[in-house]
Amino acid sequence: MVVFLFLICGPKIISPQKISKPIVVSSSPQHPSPYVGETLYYDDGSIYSAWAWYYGGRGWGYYFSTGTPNTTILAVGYRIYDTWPVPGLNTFTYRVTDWDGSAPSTTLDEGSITKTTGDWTWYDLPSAITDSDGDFCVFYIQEGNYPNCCGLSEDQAQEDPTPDWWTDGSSYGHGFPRNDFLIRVLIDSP
Ligand SMILES: [Ca+2]
Ligand SMILES: [Ca+2]
Repeated sequence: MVVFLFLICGPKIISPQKISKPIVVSSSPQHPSPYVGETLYYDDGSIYSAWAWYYGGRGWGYYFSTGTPNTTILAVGYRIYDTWPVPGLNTFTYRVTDWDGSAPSTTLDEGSITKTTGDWTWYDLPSAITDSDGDFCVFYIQEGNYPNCCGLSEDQAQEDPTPDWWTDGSSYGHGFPRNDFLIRVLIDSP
């Protein structure tokens, strides 16, 4: 069964044809870094399913708040689904944005990165970002149209939709289609 879902005022997205059983990652998928940092995330580490947009340039992301001024954003992490879609694509785009108090705002960094197969894709930002208020967002942006794209993994349940955002590439909307996406960020705060 193919699951279709229409976001209100948004483009279509699609999930894998066969929903897999939860796969609990054996090791803690923290960023393998010598930094004395902290990995922030909302997912539980399980890989239950994945989602993709029909058209590239759209994506999903999270609002993060460290509660600490002058937070340094060091790296972003994503778990790309390994077996869907087919043929898929090896690259996707990360984006870090500022937070205007109620929604994602100015893009602080963005670029295309190559996925890691079978593990988390961790990407050290070319230049660490110092965020003055510790409120920011991290997005996954799909490259390519379905099925020539990555699938972003989701965990097995959604506990709190508050930090969830999607984008059509330029504007942002609140909410996710289903569970928590496996998007993480490594920060260091004073
Ligand atoms: Ca900020
Ligand atoms: Ca969850």
